[in-house]
Amino acid sequence: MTDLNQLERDLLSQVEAAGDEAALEAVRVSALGKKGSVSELLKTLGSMTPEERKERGPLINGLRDKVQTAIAAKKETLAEAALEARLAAERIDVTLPVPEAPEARGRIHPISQVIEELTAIFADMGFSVAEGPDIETDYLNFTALNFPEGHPAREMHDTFFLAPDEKGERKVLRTHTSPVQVRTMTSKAPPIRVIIPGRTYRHDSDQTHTPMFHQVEGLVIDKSANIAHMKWILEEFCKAFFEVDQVKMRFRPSFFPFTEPSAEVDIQCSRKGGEIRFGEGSDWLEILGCGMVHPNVLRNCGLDPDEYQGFAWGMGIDRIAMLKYGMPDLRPFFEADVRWLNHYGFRPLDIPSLVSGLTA
Ligand code: 2NL
Repeated sequence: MTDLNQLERDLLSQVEAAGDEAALEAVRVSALGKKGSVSELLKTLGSMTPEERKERGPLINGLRDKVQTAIAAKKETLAEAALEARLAAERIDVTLPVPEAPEARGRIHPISQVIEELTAIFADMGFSVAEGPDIETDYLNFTALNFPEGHPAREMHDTFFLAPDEKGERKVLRTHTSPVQVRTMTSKAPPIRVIIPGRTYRHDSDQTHTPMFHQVEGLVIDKSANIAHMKWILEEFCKAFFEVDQVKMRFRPSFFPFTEPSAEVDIQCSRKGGEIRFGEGSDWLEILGCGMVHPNVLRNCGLDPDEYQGFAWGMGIDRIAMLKYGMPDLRPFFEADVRWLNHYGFRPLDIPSLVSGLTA
């Protein structure tokens, strides 16, 4: 009798003390397994007299039931505790901002963004993109483009010249992307429709000029390409680039050595409180230069001016980037400051296209 009570206390306290499911299972085997303490007691019932069995039977069976019940209850408690622990350990704060994937974390420089934008616009009008070297011959940068011998642009204080080579030839850092147009005219047969974005260099440095800057030039050569085509292309470009439905443009007579006639082009804008808006208002802002390609340039490129004609234009990429995205100073463009780039840069996966929109 006493040993049954003692066994019950021992087993129940072992059940209570079990810290996890494995420990609880060990207690169960030691009590209710084939050779367990309670199972051994149950086996003794067979050799008892009926009187003994009548007295001991209910006690031993009762002990078995109590131990079984205690084990089942403990099992449930342990499972709940395990779940609670997992929930606590795996808790996430869904209010935290989602971290950007590494490939989305970088930023596209506004210059690259604007080049992508204007490439998308002109590609839609059937233009291809041409590129050329930053270091050019004096011939391709000046002579072929109808710059006379003593032109001021050919002076040291305007242009970066490299040291003369064995033949005494001085190469230059190209002062415009026009030499690539010469290369295109001499290597491809008309009709030609190209744009040339790229780095250009001039001896100039202040708040709105850096010694290295970016230009995009365009060129159309065909048998009857004329000023009306040029005006339409430039107007379509300005509307698409500044993302407005209409914009007035003003073509003022001007001079470039490589075009005749030449014009400087202003677009309509409004200036209120330091903010510029395009396609509205009564102010004007100069945006590009253009003209009909000079017959001398056509001849220098092996084209007969009596058979072919065309037009060209050029504009500063840095300048139109500043205008479109409201950046007051040009110098930080080329200082590689990540804080500036984080502020003014563009998301790498928002690729400009006319279909999805130029700017996200
Ligand atoms: C400006 C003006 C211009 C061109 C660039 C060009 C090139 C060839 C023949 C004729 Cl090969 N023209 N380019 C024509 C007119 C203006 O640029 O203000 N750029 C920032």
